[in-house]
Amino acid sequence: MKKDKTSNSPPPYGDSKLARGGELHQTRQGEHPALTTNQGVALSDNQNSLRANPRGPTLLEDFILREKITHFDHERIPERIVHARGTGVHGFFELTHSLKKYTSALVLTETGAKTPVFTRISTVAGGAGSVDTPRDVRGFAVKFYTKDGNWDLVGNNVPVFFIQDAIKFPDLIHAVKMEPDRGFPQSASAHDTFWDFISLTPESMHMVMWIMSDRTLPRSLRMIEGFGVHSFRLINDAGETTFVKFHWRPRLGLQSTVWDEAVKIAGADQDFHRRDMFEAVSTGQFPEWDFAVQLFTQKQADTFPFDHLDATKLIPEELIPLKVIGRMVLDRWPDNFFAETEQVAYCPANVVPGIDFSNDPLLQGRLFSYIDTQLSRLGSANFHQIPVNAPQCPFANHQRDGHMQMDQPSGRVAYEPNSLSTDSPRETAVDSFHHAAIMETGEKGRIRAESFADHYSQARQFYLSQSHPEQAHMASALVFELSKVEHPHVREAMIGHLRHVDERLAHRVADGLGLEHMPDAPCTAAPVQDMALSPALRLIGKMHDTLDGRSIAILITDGSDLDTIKAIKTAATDAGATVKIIAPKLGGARLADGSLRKADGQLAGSPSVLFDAVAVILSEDGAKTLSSDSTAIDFVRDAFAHLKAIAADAGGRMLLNAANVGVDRGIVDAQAGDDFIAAAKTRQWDRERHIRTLA
Ligand code: HDD
Repeated sequence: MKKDKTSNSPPPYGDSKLARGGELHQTRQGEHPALTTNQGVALSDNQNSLRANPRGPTLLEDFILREKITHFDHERIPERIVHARGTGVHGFFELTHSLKKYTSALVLTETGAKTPVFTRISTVAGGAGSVDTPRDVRGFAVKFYTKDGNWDLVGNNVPVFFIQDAIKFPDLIHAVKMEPDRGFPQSASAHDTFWDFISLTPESMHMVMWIMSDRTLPRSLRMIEGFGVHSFRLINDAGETTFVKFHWRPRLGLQSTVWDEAVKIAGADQDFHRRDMFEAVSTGQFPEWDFAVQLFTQKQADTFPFDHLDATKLIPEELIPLKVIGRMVLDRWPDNFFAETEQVAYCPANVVPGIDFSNDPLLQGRLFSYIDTQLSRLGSANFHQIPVNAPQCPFANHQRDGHMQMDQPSGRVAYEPNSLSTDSPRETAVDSFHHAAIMETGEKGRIRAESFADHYSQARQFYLSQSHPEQAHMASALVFELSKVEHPHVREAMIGHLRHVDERLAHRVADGLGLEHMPDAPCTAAPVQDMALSPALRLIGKMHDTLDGRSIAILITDGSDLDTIKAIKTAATDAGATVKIIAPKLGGARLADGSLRKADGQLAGSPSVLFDAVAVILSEDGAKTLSSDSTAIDFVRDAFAHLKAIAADAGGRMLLNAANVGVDRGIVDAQAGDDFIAAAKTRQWDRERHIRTLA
């Protein structure tokens, strides 16, 4: 190697005052390789471009400057048209129960085997630099690097979709994205074009109910479910097929924020979810999901009161129970965000032998769209060679050339069949992909099946299955969203649809908007059915009785009591929570016993929206000072308004009084550690009706 250690010695900068690089090189520890151009030429000066004289023009000859700037100018690639903002993590999938009876796919039959995965969780509507916490669906895409090839399960945290046919996808996305004449809103559905499209698309009503629920305001990406949405087919060794729906269930349980909290988090930490995931993975708190399937036959499907090929429908767990077959653990943060999270290319068409598609028309359209989009996004048909996209099993074929070809195949033969080569890849009957042999009959045409005509029954089932607080949140969300719609006829059309979902909901929203007359409900193409309620659809019921993965703040000042701080910290840590000490100054606080307690966060930069529960341990003097500090007042007032548990000692209570925070079961004496932990494990749902006018 030409660039040995000596090439790292400080360059001859002469007496230039700007030549600081040399000093840096001298002070840093360790062995640094030489800084070179992309052609491997070592650089002596990375601080100054080549000038005709010290104050003269820069010379075109400066190939070092030109190479560096040119590369920089081309650093960005087109962001994803949807799901542009995402967080990706490496991990593994471990199968615990074999589906050998149903499929030949190794990933679903080799129990105990660990299959590497790369999982990317995303928002849908916002751009790559948008905030993490808008009301939005979360994408949940998993790439399994199986021994049979890559299998991508590209789902969402909602089990249904807006539309039944992929041909409507561009319309849907154009409607939800920022309005083209004004360039806003960014990552929000609360605007005219979205609700205009929805009000004219009754099939979207079920998904709309999910979006208006707290599922779209997750507390953490580690606390959401994932769904493959469509029915897929499993094929076993005998060629028999079974339908399957895929589910991810977070081990930490489900948890969401309340709307006001989500809005404030967006201001306090726009990277809230990404940071949360980063911190969890880097501190060894690896998020984990159970992987479950719903298996059913054509015969069973024929008895469902809906068509399972319609992606606006789910199969209630009460009808087809979930069978947990494995787990996914995310345990390695990518080395490089761009190389991995940005360049990862998922595609629902990536399936492996033993897994096949159903006739769901939304899925069928998706099979085309994803590869197509990668061609413009990643710029070459060779995007499968990018390390994060490449299979981790052997792969070989006769595809050749193209932009950015990284392979260097040898030999004469790039076709098949051939008689000239003894080792070129060939078809194989063993362990290879076979489509399900399905008989298709019927007339060709642009026809929507009649079995797809019922747009309201499952929307109604979802709404009626929710608990009271969840129903109230949905009604408030609808009022908020529709209040941002300028066109009255769009608002009215939506109320008309809601009448089919639930009359009381429709009246609640109409009242919240101040409508004087109830709009008519539109005609339905199929009767609205009263389906059995499904408690499994509730989010509140899926919260777990744990503080694992949760975060608790202890607000302290000078003079706070060390023993109380310690006791709360120990109780919270023992219950699984991460504890952060917050103080008016980052340097910390001098406690009553004279010791200095360093702070993890400064009060103004660490509002209570960033935590799941708070403890306020203050000296009398500290409480007096904070009582006239709006940041401290907001700290406790927001914790109260966001239904969080608050532990307070005498000083803490002074601050609560100054903030006009009421008293209820969620406000706990700081000495009663167990009560605080119990209250912190849930949200104080009863409190809500006393503090907020819900639609
Ligand atoms: Fe899609 C990205 C999920 C319908 C076209 N989609 C994308 C991602 C997720 C989903 C999670 C981000 C993947 C990543 O992290 O890179 N999409 C879904 C689900 C759908 C769905 C669950 C319905 C059940 N999508 C859908 C339709 C079409 C697309 C009907 C087009 C006909 N989706 C795309 C896309 C994207 C995409 C334009 C943008 C970036 C990408 O593919 O790689 O092709």
